[in-house]
Amino acid sequence: MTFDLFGNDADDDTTNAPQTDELGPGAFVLRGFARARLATLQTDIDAVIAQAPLRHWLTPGGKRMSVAMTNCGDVGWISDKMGYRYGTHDPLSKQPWPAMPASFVALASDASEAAGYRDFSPDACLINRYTLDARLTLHQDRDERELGAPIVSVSLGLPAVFLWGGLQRGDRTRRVRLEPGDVVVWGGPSRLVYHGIASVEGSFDAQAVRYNLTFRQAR
Ligand code: MD3
Ligand code: FE
Repeated sequence: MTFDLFGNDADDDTTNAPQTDELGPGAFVLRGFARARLATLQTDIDAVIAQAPLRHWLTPGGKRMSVAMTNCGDVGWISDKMGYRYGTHDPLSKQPWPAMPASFVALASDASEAAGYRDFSPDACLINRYTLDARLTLHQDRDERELGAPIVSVSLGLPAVFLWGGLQRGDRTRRVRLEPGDVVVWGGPSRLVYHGIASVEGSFDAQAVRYNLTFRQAR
């Protein structure tokens, strides 16, 4: 469904608002919302990774995740044999997670507001890096204490096919292509929808990867 969040008439060619797709109640894809900011965001991702390197967490079941992850912000998402949780320190360096870059804070604020959410102030940003073989199986994001707050995600690099399911694991899923610069904001009745990444699309550049940032209010 296409949804005109910016109040433009279809025949109004004097404005150029990005296209918004409503995935479900309270869940929106803001197409290209971060396109003009991609270079700055990537520079700031690289700076975070220099402080807190990407790593493959183990699931509680002991399997190595194919997606490489790190964090910035007051708390970061951690997984190991003890379970999933948020923690203030990087278990590798024993240091606090790097601060959220100003470009990240601004994007999370601007995108949540564009999707109609007021006063979103994330304290966690999970950075996911996908190589061509990486997948993220269907899951819910439910480790955050504040389930009333939305989550904002930004896609960079290679395109991917993401899976948008329902509130039950067995509900049918829809496949949605996410391109660099696309921002997804989901909250309200869609906050606990099952979702995942089915595949990442290759390119002529064999070294290319996909990055995804997810901003959460975890504590
Ligand atoms: C959630 N990341 O880190 S974000 C995660 O692209 C995660 O790295 C994926 O799921 C990634 O926990 C997906 C985009 C997304 C899109 C729609 C959703 C997440 C969603 C709809 C409902 C719930
Ligand atoms: Fe998720």
